[in-house]
Amino acid sequence: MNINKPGLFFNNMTGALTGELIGEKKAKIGDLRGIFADEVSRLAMDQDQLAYHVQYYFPVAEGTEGGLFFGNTTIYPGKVGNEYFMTKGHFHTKGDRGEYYWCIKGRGMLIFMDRDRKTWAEEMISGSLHYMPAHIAHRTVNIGDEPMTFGACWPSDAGHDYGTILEEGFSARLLEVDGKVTLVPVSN
Ligand code: M6P
Ligand code: ZN
Repeated sequence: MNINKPGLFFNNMTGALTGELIGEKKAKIGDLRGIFADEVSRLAMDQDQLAYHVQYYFPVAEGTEGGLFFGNTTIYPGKVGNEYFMTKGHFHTKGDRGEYYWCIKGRGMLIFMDRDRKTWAEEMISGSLHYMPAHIAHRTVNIGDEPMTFGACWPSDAGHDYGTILEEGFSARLLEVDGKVTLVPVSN
């Protein structure tokens, strides 16, 4: 009978994944057109500046029913205008799929939005665990001065629907207003 050594490691302190089949995705300021409110400020920044990066483990092909994906995201500190660095955010393509996030380090905020465009946020601090129910868009924000890292686990057939967010946005944005982190409704 074989007893195998693990081939995959998750660092509890840093969130880093090491081992076979780890993929990586980087989001630079230049990649985030249409995400932040202040497009003039975004274009004035170094387009190669890294806003966040994702490491992921896909043990099965994307779209496979019944599997689970695992990843981490690190969002760097910074702002575009007065809006904190954040992920693109997405609904799941298969809308009835949920997800877990947990904060590893840094100070963050998780923004949720339902299909009626009702938006709310939850603080992310080291050890906080966040369940995203089905049919809820989710976006994460770094509100601190250090990189913010969180882990994620989601179904392998969930998929990312970025299009809806690009077209309609979230109905609120996390801005620094008078030195305070404020969830500001989007006027339209
Ligand atoms: C988490 C997971 C990933 C997602 C990443 C970045 O790690 O939800 O599926 O890709 O955050 O978020 P986004 O894809 O919205 O930029
Ligand atoms: Zn998701």
